[in-house]
Amino acid sequence: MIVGQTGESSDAMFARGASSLVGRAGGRLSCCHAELSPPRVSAPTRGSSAPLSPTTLFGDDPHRRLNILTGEWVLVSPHRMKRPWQGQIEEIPPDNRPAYDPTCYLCPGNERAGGHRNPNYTGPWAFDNDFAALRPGDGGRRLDTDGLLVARQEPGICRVICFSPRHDLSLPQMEVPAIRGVVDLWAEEYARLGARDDVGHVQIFENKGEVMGSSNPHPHGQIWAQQTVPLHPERERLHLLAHHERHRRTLLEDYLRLELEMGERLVCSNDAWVALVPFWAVWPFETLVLSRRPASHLGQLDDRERDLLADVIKQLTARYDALFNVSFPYSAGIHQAPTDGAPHPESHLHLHFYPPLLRSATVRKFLVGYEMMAEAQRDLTPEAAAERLRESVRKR
Ligand code: H2U
Ligand code: ZN
Repeated sequence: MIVGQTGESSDAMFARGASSLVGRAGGRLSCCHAELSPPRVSAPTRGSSAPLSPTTLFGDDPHRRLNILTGEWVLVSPHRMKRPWQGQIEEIPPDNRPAYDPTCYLCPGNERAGGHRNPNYTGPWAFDNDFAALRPGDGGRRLDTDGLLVARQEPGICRVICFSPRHDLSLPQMEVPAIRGVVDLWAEEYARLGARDDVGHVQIFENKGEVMGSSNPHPHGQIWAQQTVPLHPERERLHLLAHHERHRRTLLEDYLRLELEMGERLVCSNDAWVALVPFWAVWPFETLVLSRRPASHLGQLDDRERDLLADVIKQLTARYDALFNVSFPYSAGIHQAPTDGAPHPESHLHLHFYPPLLRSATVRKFLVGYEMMAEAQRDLTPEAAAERLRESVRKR
C-alpha cells in the first residue's frame, strides 16, 4: 500500500481517483482501497488564542463533529440525554469464572477444534485460528466484470492470542508486568506476520464480553494479518498521510497537543501515553490511546514505553470496569503502519476502544436507524463521557 511513495502528492492522487492506485514497495505488489473521501488538512490559524470548548459554543444544541482521522461526521445531540429509556435491557451473566475451566478451549492443556491440544502455557500465548477467516496464498485471482462485479482474492493469516493462562482474569485484573508480556507478544506477532510477502497489514484486536460477540470469557484477542490494508486503517492512513505531507508532523501528534492544552476530554495518562475520549467519538465511552512520542508501530517502542503502555491499558480498562461496576465489554484494536516494507513517518501508533454500554451495565447503544441510513449520532457529549471516566475509580 504505497500512496505517497511515488513522490506524487495526495492532492494529485485524489484528483486522479484513489480507486486506481496500485503500487509496489520493496518489490511487493499492493493496491489501495477504493473510493475514500479526500483528506481535509487542518490549517494552523488559531494563533495564540485559547481553543474554544464545544460545550461553551454549542451548550445543549445539536451539532456535527468531524472525525479528522476518517473524514466522517458524527451528530451530537446533548439535549436528548434527558429522554427516558424503555428499550432493550442486556443480560449480564454473573462473572464467577474458575481459574481453570476444563471445558474451555483456550485454557492450558485443553483440546481445541480439530483435535489440537493447547500446551501448558504459563504466559501469553498465540496460535493459528482453527476457523481462520483468511488463508495464506499468492492472492493472484481477480474478478472485474465491466467494472460492476469486482473482487480480489485476499490472502492472510488469523491468530488467536491468549493473554493469560488464567481463565478468570481480564486485562484490568492482570498485573502490569503480565500485560507487558502481552504487549511484547503483540510486537513479536506484528513483526513476524508483517515480514511475510503476503501480508501488508496486521490488525490486532480484542472482542471482550458476550455483548460484543466474544465466544469465550477466557482473556484473549485476535490478530488478522492480510495482504491489503482494510477499510478503517486505510481511511485513517490517508488522512494521516495528507497531514504529514503538509506539516511534517503526525496528525495525532498535533491533535494530542491540543487535547493536552484543553484537558476536557482526557481520561488517564502516564509519561508515554494518553487515553482520551476523542472529540468525534461515536460510542458513548469510546477512547483513543495515543503515544506521546509518535511511533509507527510497536517495534519502535522502547522498553519503558512498552511498560507504560501496559500501565495505561490497565488504568483505562480498570476505569471502564468501575464505571458501571461490571466487567466492561468492548472491541479494542491497535492501528499501526502497514507492513509493506516502506517507512511510514505519517503513521502514529494508537489504540481504539469501542465499548457499547450507554447508561448502565444493562443498557447498550445500537448503531441503527439514522446511523445505518445517514451518519453516526450520540447524545452524551465526549466531554461528559471523559469526565465520568476520570471520576470512575476502581471499586471491584
Ligand atoms: P472470539 O471470542 O473473539 O470469537 O475469538 C475466539 C476465536 O477462537 C474465534 O475466532 C477461534 C475462533 O475461530 N477458535 C479456535 O481457533 N479454536 C477453537 O477450538 C475454538 C475457537
Ligand atoms: Zn479458559
